[in-house]
Amino acid sequence: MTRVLLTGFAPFEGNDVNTSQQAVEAVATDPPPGVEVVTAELPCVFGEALDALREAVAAADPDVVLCLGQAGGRPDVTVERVAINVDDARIPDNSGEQPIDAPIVEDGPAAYFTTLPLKACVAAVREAGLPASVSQTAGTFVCNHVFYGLMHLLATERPDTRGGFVHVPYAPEQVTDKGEPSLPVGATADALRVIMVTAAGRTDDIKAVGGATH
Ligand code: PCA
Repeated sequence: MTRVLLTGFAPFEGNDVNTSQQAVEAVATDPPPGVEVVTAELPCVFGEALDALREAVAAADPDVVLCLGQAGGRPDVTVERVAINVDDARIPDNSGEQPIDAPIVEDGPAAYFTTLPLKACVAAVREAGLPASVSQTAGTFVCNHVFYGLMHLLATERPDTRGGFVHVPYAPEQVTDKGEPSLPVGATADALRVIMVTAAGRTDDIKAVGGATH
């Protein structure tokens, strides 16, 4: 059994729900084979989100940490490649803080790559008939903050634990009048199950096209 800590986020930016947390709950109710799922919901607040993540990691002692966030406007499940060492908020977080161009870890490395098999995860979701792609940026808001903080924690304190971040789309009921892309939470949860099984089952990645020109 591989123990996976799966985290989602509280709603933010005026939304009533956050599909990342809805998907976490769906996966926890019906976990994939070979995976023990432990969950946590993170506040959408700089600093506090990382404190909550650190506590959850310490309590769960996981083999793999997979953090999720909602990325409204993205049409598919995106597996993030890289976390960067900057907070640069377009909007205030849920406590009203809006850091601009601030390092997450003073004197930390500029970036960390995911230690999950990025392209194998994307390929597996696609083979399951669901939409997924590689993302080259997790943004500069609380999700990137958590992703960078996670990878820094693992690099400095838990070298045997692997980690990564996945952004998930809006659910259809969030965009009925927005003209934005969406994916039902059940489909998002299915994609996450596939990603968890893939990440649990292999450490090496595949060579596959998945880059971006812009
Ligand atoms: N998405 C935001 C923060 C919380 C969430 O679910 C982001 O992409 O940074």
